[in-house]
Amino acid sequence: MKTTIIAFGSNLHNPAEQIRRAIVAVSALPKIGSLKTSSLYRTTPVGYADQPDFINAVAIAQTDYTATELLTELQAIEQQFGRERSFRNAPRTLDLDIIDYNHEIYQTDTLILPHPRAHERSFVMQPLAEIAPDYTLGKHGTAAQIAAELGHDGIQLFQAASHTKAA
Ligand code: PH2
Ligand code: MG
Ligand code: MG
Repeated sequence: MKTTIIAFGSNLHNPAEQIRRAIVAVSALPKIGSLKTSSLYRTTPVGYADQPDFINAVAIAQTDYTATELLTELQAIEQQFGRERSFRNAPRTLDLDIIDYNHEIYQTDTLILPHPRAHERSFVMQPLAEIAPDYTLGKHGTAAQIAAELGHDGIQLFQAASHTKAA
């Protein structure tokens, strides 16, 4: 089994409910073993600002999928949740991003690992620091270090963690 970090985001159609349902859908995937999720956070939009606040969360999971297989599975779940791809950083019912896959460095047209912008985003790093503070992200240090540097601006606790899938 490999260890992977998955980020969840939504800012349309009851985002908190989308994220709760998405966590259930990801943990139900046949080749996802144990999975632990962070609390849900309410976050101000980064990038394209003129859109609703997001709900974000992060999970750490064990998996027998390869990184590309996992991406395919996550994109299928995004589709099930009615994701439309209109423009970059547009509002979305569900965004599932692979942040890291077993500390591997990987680059194709469709997937770059670790995620090239995750270390700049407190909406990824604060939830990750909550569940895996010692997890290192590429050359950027541990989740706890990166999160401490980024700070808590634009991110507030929305609902405390509750979901864990046992091995
Ligand atoms: N996702 C983006 C762009 N901006 N901002 C917040 N707060 N949360 C997100 O998940 C998010 C974003 C692109 O995927
Ligand atoms: Mg994203
Ligand atoms: Mg995405």
